[in-house]
Amino acid sequence: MTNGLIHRRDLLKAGSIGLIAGSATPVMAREPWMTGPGQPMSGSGESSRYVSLAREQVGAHAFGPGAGSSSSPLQHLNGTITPSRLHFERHHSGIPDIDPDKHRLTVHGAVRQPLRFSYADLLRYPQETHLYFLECSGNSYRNTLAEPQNQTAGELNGLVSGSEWTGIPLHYLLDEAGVTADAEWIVAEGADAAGLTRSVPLSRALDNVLVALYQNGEPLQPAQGFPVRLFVPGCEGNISVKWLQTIKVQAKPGYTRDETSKYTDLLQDGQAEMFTLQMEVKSVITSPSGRMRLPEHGVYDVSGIAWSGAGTIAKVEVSADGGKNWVTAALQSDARPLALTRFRIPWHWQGQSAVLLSRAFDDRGNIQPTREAALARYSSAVIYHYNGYQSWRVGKSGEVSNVYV
Ligand SMILES: Nc1nc2c(c(=O)[nH]1)N[C@H]1C(S)=C(S)[C@@H](COP(=O)(O)O)O[C@H]1N2
Ligand SMILES: [Mo]
Repeated sequence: MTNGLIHRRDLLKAGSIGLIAGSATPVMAREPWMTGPGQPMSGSGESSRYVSLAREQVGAHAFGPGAGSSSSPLQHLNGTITPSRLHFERHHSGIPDIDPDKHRLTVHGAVRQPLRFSYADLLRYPQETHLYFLECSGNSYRNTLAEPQNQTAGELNGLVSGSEWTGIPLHYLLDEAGVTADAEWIVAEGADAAGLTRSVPLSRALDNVLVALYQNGEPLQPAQGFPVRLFVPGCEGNISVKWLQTIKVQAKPGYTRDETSKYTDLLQDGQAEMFTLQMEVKSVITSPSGRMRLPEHGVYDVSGIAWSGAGTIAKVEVSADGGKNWVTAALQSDARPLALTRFRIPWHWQGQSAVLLSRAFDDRGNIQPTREAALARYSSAVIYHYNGYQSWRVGKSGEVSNVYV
């Protein structure tokens, strides 16, 4: 019925996990690394030389120098935190080399007193720490194309990453500046050559938005906005303005180039949605992944990530038969609001052909749609906000490839 997916109760009965390990021989070989001291301490750590991890799809866009993106290698990662050096990147005009001593953040517009902060000033403010996902609205756009691209989980869906973000709640700075009664929006501008500028409704800006200074415990990396970025949890990545230099408070949105020429989504019926900031409920199986080959028959832990810009992941279901039958996966990590959640489910592969896919449910009643339903919302010209299924076909010889169901 489940094409090999193992319900938790059956797993306990069968002790199936034991199918994976080889049998142990009583005498351990004395390997070279056991015969003398290893390397000394070092100033900064790096991965084992046997582990190779790198961002994928690292390439400039046709639009111009410095414009482009790179994605997290999702199929090589586990847990819910993306190492900072593997966080996806999306730059409209490259990474500026900002001297934090010269950088300023200005808050002005509809405020009682305009304020200017140096980096040192910002570091003295009280900060908060939260786990959040960040997703580019262009993530998974390749699955909107007519033909399925034969690519990895990271190449297809890796414009999403999870981090522990630390920063100043924006409302501290806005309270200090004193927003006036007519204020409804903030307009945030970056200090890169693109001068990326986006509008955020004041209600959201006063809620959980951070002026982020640290990522995964260390100062932001240049690619992620050093020295300071806006971080708008649960929303399309574009609104989390990096290299943040001004926040202007005003009665109306900015209707800036970045939110009119792009990041406005044309619907099927000809209407266009603006300021659709929130990212939808979504999940992706990251292992197995496209371009992988299952080496032998046996039990595999099917594993992936789920997230929702509306709230907390409540449930993830996995199918091994293209979506005919579904089994509830275990949540491997604590499900937290607006953060990546890791799910897993054991699957017994005995050479049968299969199509593996997942669908996520959040605590607000949102359910990840089929590819068809996800595409039906928007005009065919729109590649943003795709949250339909990611399906992987497993062939007879174990090869895994992207497929549409
Ligand atoms: N100033 C500035 N902010 C920016 C961008 C940019 O090019 N310039 N790119 C945006 C886009 S489209 C996304 S998806 C996120 C990517 O953040 P990351 O590179 O830290 O992953 O930053 C956003 N903020
Ligand atoms: Mo983006």
